[in-house]
Amino acid sequence: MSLSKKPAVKKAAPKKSVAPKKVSKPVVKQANPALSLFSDTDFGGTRQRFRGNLGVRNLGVVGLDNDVESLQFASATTANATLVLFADRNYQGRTLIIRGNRNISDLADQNFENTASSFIMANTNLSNQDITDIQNAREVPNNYGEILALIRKARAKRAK
Ligand SMILES: [Ca+2]
Repeated sequence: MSLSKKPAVKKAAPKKSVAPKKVSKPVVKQANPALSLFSDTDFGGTRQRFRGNLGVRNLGVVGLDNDVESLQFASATTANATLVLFADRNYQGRTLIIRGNRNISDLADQNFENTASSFIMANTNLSNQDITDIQNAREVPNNYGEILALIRKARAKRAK
């Protein structure tokens, strides 16, 4: 699968002071970061793929509750993407925080095999405090947009 979707550029177009044509951009699904979760070590067993800024508060909905043993996490656009696995549903419990592109062939090495029950991933850096704020939120956000709003609010409060 090619990540490059840029069309071939036509060269040698003469420079003119003509207003550029308005090009309507197609709606593109957010591609980064990309996460694959696997039920077995060494990227084996059942595989579930996820893309974009995302919160999944119950891995049971994809059949992987307490059943993730390896993972691949990558962003093509930043080295600061963040993945947080939570031991419990609704972004609660022990965490495993992963920043930047990473393949983990055996989550036992991180003491997190068959443990994850929810996760959040973002194509940006989430600080430890951001993650704590998510966990401390009284109402669990339903989706990433709400999670992001929560983080922004908490950051603004801290900045005061
Ligand atoms: Ca769990």
